[in-house]
Amino acid sequence: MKRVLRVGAAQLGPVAREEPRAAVVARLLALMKEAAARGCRLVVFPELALTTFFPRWYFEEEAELDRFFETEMPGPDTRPLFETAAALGIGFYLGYAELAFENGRKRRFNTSVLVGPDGRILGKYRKVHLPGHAEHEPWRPFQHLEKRYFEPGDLGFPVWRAMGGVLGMAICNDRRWPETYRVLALQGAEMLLLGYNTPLHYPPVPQHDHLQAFHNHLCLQAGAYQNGMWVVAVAKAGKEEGCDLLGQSSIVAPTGEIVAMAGTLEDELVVHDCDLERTREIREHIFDFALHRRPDTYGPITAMGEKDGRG
Ligand code: CDV
Repeated sequence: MKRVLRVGAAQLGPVAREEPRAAVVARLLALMKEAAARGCRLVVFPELALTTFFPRWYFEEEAELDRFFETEMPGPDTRPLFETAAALGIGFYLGYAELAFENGRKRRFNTSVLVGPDGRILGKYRKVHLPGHAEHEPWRPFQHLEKRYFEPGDLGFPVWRAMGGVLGMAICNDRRWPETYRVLALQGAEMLLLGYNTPLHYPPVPQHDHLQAFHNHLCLQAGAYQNGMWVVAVAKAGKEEGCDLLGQSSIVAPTGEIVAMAGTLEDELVVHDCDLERTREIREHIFDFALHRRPDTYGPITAMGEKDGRG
């Protein structure tokens, strides 16, 4: 018996630095409506989907930074997404910059929420693997200041039973780490939802620039196959404020095969019927964790190293 979840990967083209939230939300709503019209029960948007990828700039004034962050979700600008989702009966994943006031201090996270088809937030994830650097590095053509602007996520990698399956979330750089997929798979995740912003130019190692698309798919496909899960990976793509961002938003089957992929660098919806039962082809055979894993030999993976946590 099949257990099909029709999913839409809603790629976004570039978002300009001065593009108002309401204009971006209008683009997201158009994609959400298209997804619903095409029968999707879930639509996945990119990382930091409401703004341009602002960690490319060094801001001296905190107020300049604050304008890219959400202090409430939903807030006045994003509420239409939740209302429309409820009216259409479609769930969604949304990445955004979160400004929280916790334990008497301001905290910033690179966050995603999973919203159910009733328009209610089912769960929140805060990006664990933050790439880039913490200090201004003027030699770079553009900055990647995630380590300055965000704290590492403190919610772990939870899973949610929703939309007929077991869903997990991750954000961009998380997809390069095998632990992301494995920790989710060990909790039974059948599908990983993930948004990304990946510049084609990697200033510290530019000789790898031509490998960006390859490395993206290499990680997504390996993660899907080795853990027997669907992966829905969604880009913010195209030339954004002079910086070229990778497209190729993809839906990857538990066999590691790419079954659907965006063909543009613009707003584009890619749809696939994901049969969640197909996770069993992998999990009950070649990667039957209970039968074949040898966690007694994996100690160094979770042991804290001397340099761990230093960034
Ligand atoms: N937004 C990201 O996490 N981007 C990183 C880049 C900087 C390597 C990525 O892993 O795609």
